[in-house]
Amino acid sequence: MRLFVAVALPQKLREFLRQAVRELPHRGRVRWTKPENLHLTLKFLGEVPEGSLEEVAAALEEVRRRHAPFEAAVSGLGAFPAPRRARVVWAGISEGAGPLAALAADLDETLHRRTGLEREQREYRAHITLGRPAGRPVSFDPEAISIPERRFRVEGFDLMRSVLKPGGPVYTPLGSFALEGDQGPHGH
Ligand code: 2AM
Repeated sequence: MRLFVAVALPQKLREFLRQAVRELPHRGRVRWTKPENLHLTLKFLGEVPEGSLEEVAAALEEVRRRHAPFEAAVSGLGAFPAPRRARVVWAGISEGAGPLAALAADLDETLHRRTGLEREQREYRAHITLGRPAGRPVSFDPEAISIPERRFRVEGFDLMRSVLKPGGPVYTPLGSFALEGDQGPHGH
């Protein structure tokens, strides 16, 4: 089954983001992410045999114990590889990028060690995918609309299953993992 690990976003934030991009002038057709599907990916596992699920869950359990909850914020628009030829339109992470990258790296390393999953070759860049072109890359001005800063707390991550359907992917959480690492002076 197709798996990834993601931080779930508060419903209000998801609805706000979906609403905000409705106003974005752009060239080309975009498939906007449904609000219920908006998330922040930490690690994409790809196809994993069902027999490996237990070991995947054990790896996530190990990681969650090493990281404390933290504050994050979303703001602004961007694109991969660039707004004038976008293949991914995203909302940026203006706070919490460091701890998110640390989580992503730990997941990558721990899943590799425990399940033999290949390590990610590309550098991790935290983002929330808002849309992808229906065909050719799309073009937009990231300054055309404002996505003011919205803060949220990262309390954990979810193991997600993705089923690709003609109407778009269907994501189902298979398990939730609460962050429980050392939280400073009171964490011992
Ligand atoms: P994205 O956020 O940049 O779209 C489920 O597909 C999630 O895994 C998406 O959030 C997607 O990233 C992420 N992902 C990372 N690498 C992927 C890949 N090679 N194929 C599909 N999804 C990938």
